[in-house]
Amino acid sequence: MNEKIIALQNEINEKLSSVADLAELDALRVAYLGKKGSITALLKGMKDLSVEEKKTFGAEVNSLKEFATEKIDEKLIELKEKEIAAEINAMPIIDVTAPADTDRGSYHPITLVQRQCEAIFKSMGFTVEDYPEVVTDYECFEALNIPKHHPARDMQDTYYLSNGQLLKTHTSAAQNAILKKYGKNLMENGVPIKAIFPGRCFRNEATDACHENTFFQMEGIMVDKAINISNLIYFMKSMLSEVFQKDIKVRLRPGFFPFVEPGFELDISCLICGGEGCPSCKHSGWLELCPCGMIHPNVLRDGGIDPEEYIGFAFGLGLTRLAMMKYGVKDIRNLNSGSLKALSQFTDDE
Ligand code: FA5
Repeated sequence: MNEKIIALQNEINEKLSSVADLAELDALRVAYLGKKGSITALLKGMKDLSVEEKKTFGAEVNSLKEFATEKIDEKLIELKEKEIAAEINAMPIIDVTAPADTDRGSYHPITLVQRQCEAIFKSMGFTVEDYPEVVTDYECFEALNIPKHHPARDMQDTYYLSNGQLLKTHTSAAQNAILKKYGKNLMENGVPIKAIFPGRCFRNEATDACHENTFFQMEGIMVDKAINISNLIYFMKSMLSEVFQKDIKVRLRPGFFPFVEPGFELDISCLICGGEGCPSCKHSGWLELCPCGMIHPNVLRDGGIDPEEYIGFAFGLGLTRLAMMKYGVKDIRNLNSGSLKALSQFTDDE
């Protein structure tokens, strides 16, 4: 073999053994295989050789080129693996099996009170329904006896979406769908409709200690042949005494909602101030918690149910306010604060 080639091969071997990083390796590649590299120069110089010399020398230079390329590629893989290993070694060691030593999180007070209410109503034969947060104008208003331009729409400052849909302002938006879902079974088999449907509601409201722009309600309806207001009051009282585990002072006063007739406001005596008056109850001693009433015939009719034959009640429980009262949260905004520390103080032992 040509002496020059043997010398170059030894030189490459020697230099490769002392290459420490990718930058050095690249410099070495350029020095031998680059445009002006030593091996490239040998290849270029072949033009001055005889045909015979070209044959033998050419083959030797080409195998030197292959040798250099292969060795440099091997070194490249070795250096990259070293680099990755160094990165991994520099990472902090996390023992994923170790118990958490920071805040462990807890159920949100609203989740807890919602689950409790669901369990209570399930035990009384109600089904629990889920419903979307984005609904149509028909579901939220028209099917509830609130036609377009009806002044009752002003009671709920609504977030409209560009596609004409809206963020539901109240869980009553699901009433029509639930009546349609279970109406057939009621009329054909006499099975009463008993359903609750908790959900998040949105209103463009100024916030204060008892108002949020995003809050939870839990709607309930019951439809059968002989339902009356006493049934409604019975279910409300049973639910409240279960949730609070004591007798709660409530008051019922007339309330206007186009989808019930008659309609009521069910207030509870404020548990934050014991009825004395505080910011949480707007200094009245009472908290509006659960408007309710007998379902309006137009709503039953829109839901495919004959109001001449069937009658029902509906209520719209303020779940967020119920959580405030149960856990003694003075300001409703704390419930949306996202602060684990603030929230866990109410629910640590649950
Ligand atoms: C309604 O939303 C009716 N859909 C309730 C209803 C259902 C009436 C079925 C009759 C029959 P209202 O806007 O009053 O009504 O809200 C009901 C409850 O949700 C209130 O009593 C209150 O507890 C809660 N709520 C309403 N607005 C807010 C708010 N901005 N922040 C927190 N809770 C609220």
